[in-house]
Amino acid sequence: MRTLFISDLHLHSGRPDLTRALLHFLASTAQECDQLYILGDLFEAWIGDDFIPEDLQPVVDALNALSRSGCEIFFQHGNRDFLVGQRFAELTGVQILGDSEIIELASGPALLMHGDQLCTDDHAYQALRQQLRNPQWQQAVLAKSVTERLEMAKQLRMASETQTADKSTEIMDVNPQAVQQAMATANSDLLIHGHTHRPAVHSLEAGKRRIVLGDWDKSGWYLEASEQGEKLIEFNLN
Ligand code: LP5
Repeated sequence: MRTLFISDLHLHSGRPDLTRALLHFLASTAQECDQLYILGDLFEAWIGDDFIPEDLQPVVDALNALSRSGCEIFFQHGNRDFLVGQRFAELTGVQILGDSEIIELASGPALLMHGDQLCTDDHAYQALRQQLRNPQWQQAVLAKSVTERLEMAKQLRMASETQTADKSTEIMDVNPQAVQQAMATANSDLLIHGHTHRPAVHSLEAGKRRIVLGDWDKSGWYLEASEQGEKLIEFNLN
């Protein structure tokens, strides 16, 4: 069994190289895998399944082709693409997961999260998250026009960029108690997440591990899990 994990690609029209890199990844590395997990922020900003930018259509098609070829694809929402919905799932063949999922790997159970919910010291973000994840708010937003939603996304990104510039790196990292609690609740010795853009394999107490996926920017990252264990791999985007 070969399982791959990716997150934080932040695909958008300003970085066609990232889209090309993903298409290559799906047509090469991912071809021999049984399962592919996308742990959030596949897209820079997703404003609803009724607006698929033209340059991202090949991604939808490639995910569809991969899932049809027999690789199961799972998608977890990130803080940029929490509006990915059922229509996207139907178009791509991906299965949408909850925000906190436990899966079975050869090495034992693994807890999967995007990771933003573990940044509990970032109170301003957690307050924003509560609003953005509210189903009534989402319904009201999805009823707005594409133009209005694009403008909202732009405003949100601008506010976020201004505020993150003033936040300490510690505040924007996961909180150790939140990690401990999430792993204890899941009864899992392995946590895999993205969001923080700080790829690493952290050894925790009592042989537990926290694997942080890397964002795709200067290079690409994926985690491979098999009978041989878990390997975090960095690769050249070109
Ligand atoms: O994204 P990143 O990594 O830069 O920063 C995150 C947190 N920021 C966010 C906000 C997203 O970047 C916005 C994404 C918009 C795309 C989706 C839009 C679809 C819905 C809208 C339209 C249909 O997640 C950032 C964290 C950081 O990670 C580290 O964890 O700190 O959090 C913030 O910066 C939040 C601010 O502190 C609080 C922002 C208050 C915003 C006020 C609203 C202004 C305009 C509202 C218009 C709707």
